[in-house]
Formats: sequence, structure tokens, C-alpha cells
Amino acid sequence: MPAALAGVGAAEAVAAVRGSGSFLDAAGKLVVDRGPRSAVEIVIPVLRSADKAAIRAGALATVLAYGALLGGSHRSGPRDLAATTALAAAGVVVSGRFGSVTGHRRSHTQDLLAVTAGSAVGVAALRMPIRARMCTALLGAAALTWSQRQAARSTPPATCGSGDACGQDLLPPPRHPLPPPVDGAEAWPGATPLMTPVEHFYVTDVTMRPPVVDSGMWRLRIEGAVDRPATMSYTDLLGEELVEFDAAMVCVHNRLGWHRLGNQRWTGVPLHRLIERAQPRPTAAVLVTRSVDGWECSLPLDLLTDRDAYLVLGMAGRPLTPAHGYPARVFVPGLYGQYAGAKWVTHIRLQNTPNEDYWSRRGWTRGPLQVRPMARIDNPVAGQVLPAVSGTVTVCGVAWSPATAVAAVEVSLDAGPWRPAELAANLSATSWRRWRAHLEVPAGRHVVRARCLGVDGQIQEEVVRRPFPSGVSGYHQVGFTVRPIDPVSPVAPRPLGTG
Ligand SMILES: Nc1nc2c(c(=O)[nH]1)N[C@H]1C(S)=C(S)[C@@H](COP(=O)(O)O)O[C@H]1N2
Ligand SMILES: [Mo]
Repeated sequence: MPAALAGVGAAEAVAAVRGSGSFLDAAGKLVVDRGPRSAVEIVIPVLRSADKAAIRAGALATVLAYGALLGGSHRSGPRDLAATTALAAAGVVVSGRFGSVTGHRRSHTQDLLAVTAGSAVGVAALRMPIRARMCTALLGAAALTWSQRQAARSTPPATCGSGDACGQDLLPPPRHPLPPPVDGAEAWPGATPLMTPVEHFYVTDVTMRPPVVDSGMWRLRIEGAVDRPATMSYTDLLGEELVEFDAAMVCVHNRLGWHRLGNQRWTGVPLHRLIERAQPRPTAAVLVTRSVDGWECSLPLDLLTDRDAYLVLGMAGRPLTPAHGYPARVFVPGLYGQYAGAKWVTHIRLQNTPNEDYWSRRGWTRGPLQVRPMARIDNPVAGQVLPAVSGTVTVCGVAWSPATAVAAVEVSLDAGPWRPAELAANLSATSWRRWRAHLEVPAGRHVVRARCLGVDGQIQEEVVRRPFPSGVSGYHQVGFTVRPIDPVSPVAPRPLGTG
């Protein structure tokens, strides 16, 4: 095992120095793409936002366990050589097959170099006396830590090509900027921010690290069943008339009460404008959006007339961050994220029939799938103990129904009747909406539930269902306790020695 640690450390450090992709990332991608769906479904809720780090750690643990199996008694026999060579060969194959899709610059020669260096160090360590082997393992651990830091740090700056907007933090102003996002709930105590800060905005994708896209080299191609295929650069797109829109983006993996959704102001180009210019043929029925890592999402072409769809370049007034799809992504508000278009999009291909999407291949419902109305309670939080201020507790949260707009939110205390909540102003049909309700609550334990009603009369579904295969349903509920207040003197300390 120490030898394996030394070897992996060396391989990862060499990869980091050469600027090529990590073997652990490639192994992680193998797990994400080929692992059983049920396992992925378990990992996501347990690990939440740490899923990628955990997958990397799992890949490392596997290699170490392999090392542990080899280590011990037989030190330097031909078996070790054979086993190390087998591991190295697996490393090269996995890196070659799954490494390139992480979007990092890499070549087979570089993979070979990193893996060979790692194997050499591993074999050398196997032949060392135990103390030296331990020291080499420590060095390996240090190299591993350094390379992981390096990978995390080098990703964002690497996305900035020369002379583009990334890094300057600027997008050209839209011709008709929206008014500042204000909904009247700014002074509500404990209210959720109306706009989810970009650094807290959930990230869901199947890459191990955000792809490194140089916007100077990047091109968007509109092709397939069109009479005028088009190729556009980032600069071309920044020169388009940009529009702003407010919308919630919701992951179909989101669960009751979770934060795998966010609300933001996006900047982009209406997709129909770009598509019309390419002159689709009458037979074209779908547009397939494909990203730099090969991830695909097919959208019916009718969508462009039924609802707004965008090529998004910015979020919160700035260029997209690498994690959220820099330099450009396709987004159709109202559809769950995995049906709403590719991040890091490079191709929009018009076709007569759809392709099988990444997630539908894994059993998820075929798109497009509309986001169903849902309310989330953000205050109180589960298990909170509250002082009852004159018997009233204020419950607040957000509700979304980006496919139809939020018409109403209702709350129910202790399975009692549904009562309407107060709604903040609506920024847009696709934005989430803040709500609150003042409830008369006696001391003791309580459960509050909330539900959302869409403008089309759709009431949030009560039946509880898991995200797979077409999104959660059920009502979010929160249990809390109201502490009785001493009616005479709530703050005075009790005299000592009395009951
Ligand atoms: N290229 C690519 N685009 C993608 C995905 C992906 O894995 N790869 N995931 C989709 C899913 S499942 C969701 S929910 C949204 C998430 O966008 P965000 O990470 O910016 O929140 O992106 C979508 N676009
Ligand atoms: Mo998602």
C-alpha cells in the first residue's frame, strides 16, 4: 500500500506538472459513466455537493487496496512487476478512454509518461526497505496533495483565452436591461436570497472537473438539417444583441427541501434568432445540444416557438463561470436542468429524430420534462426551537413553477387546513417566488407543510416520489418546537434553589 501511494502520488504530480489530466479524474469519470445507476442514486443524496471529491477518493482507495493486496511478504518478486505493469496498463487505458472527456489538455504520450513514472516509483518503493518505503509513501502523499491542489487551482484561470471577456468580468450591456431584481421581501427576516449567489449555485454535471475551454479557440457550430450552417466565435456572440431574463434552474435530482436549484438573472441570445439564421430544413424536428465533453441533450424544435430558449453567456451580470458552462450553454427555462441544454456547448445540430441523451440512456424519462410546481420551507429549519413571540411563528421559503409561474403558496400547520401564504412580487414567470406565512402556534412540537400552485391550476403533487425517473414529488415539511415563554419575565434569571 505505501508503494501504491508513492506511485499514484508520482503519477498525479507528473500529470499536474505536464498540465495533462489526472488519472484519478479519469478513473472517477469511468465510475460516473459506467457505474450502476442505483449506486449513483445513492451517492448523490449521501454526498450532496462533495460527490466528485468522494469519487476521486474512491478511485484512490481502490488503487491503495490493490497495493495492499500486493504488499507485505513478497517484496520484489516477478509477481509485483507483473501486477504493477497490469495496473499501469489499466491506468493508460482508463486515462485514454475516460480522461479526454474531462476536457483537460492531454495526449496518450502524456498519460503514458505519468503512468510510467508512477509505476517506476511504485516498483522502486516495493524494493525498498520498509522505512524508506514509508518515507517514499509520505512523499507520494505530499505529491498527491500538491497535484490535487494544483488541479483545483489551475482550472478557472485556464478558461481565460487572451483578449476575451473572461477575467475582465464584463459582458456587453444588454440593450434593454431589466430593472434591479427587487420583489418586496428584502426586509423579511430570515428570507432566502432572491438571487442565488453564483458561488452557492448548485453544480450538477458528469465531468470530474469543469472542462478547460479557451474562449479564443472555442467555436459554436450550428449544423445538420440547415441550409446555412454557421460557426460562431465567442466574440461573434458577444456582438449579438444580448437579453436578460430571470429564471430558476432546477435539477431533476433535487429532493424535497434540497438546494439543487437556484434562481438567477441570466444573459444570453434567444436561440431562435441563431437557429432561424441557419435556415432549418422543413424536416428538422429536434436540436441536439452537445458540449465539449460530448454530453448531449436533445430538444424538440417546437420548444423554440412554445417557450423561450437561450444560448446563455452570463449569470448575475458576468460571464459564466467554468462550473456553470463557460463560455456558453443552452438553457430552456421551465425544463429540468438535464433536459434544458448542454453547458460548455460546442454544437447545436438540427436533426429529424432525437439522439438518446446521457440520462435517458440510464433510465431517466425521455425529455423534455417540465419542472413541476414545488415549495420549499427555509425557515424554520428542521428541529429548530423557537421562542414564540406573542404566539406567532413566521414560516418562509421559496416556491417555483418555472413552466407555468407560481400562482399561490399554501401552508398547513399540523395537518390542518391549507391557508394561503403571502407572496413576494413575481420577477418573471420562470423565476422562483419568495413567500411567508404568520402562524398562530401554541408551545410544543409542530409540523408545517407547504405546497405550490401553478398558474395553470396545477397543484403540487402530494404523493411522495423519489427523483428517479422523472423528478421528486411530495410536500416539503419541517418539524420545529415552540418554547413556552415565562409570561412574567422572559429574560430574568430564575432564582437559585427553587424548583
Ligand atoms: N455538458 C453538460 N451539460 C449539462 C450537464 C452535464 O452533465 N454536462 N448536466 C445538466 C444538469 S443535470 C443540470 S441540473 C444542469 C446544471 O447546471 P449548473 O451546474 O450550472 O447548475 O446542467 C445540465 N447541463
Ligand atoms: Mo440535473
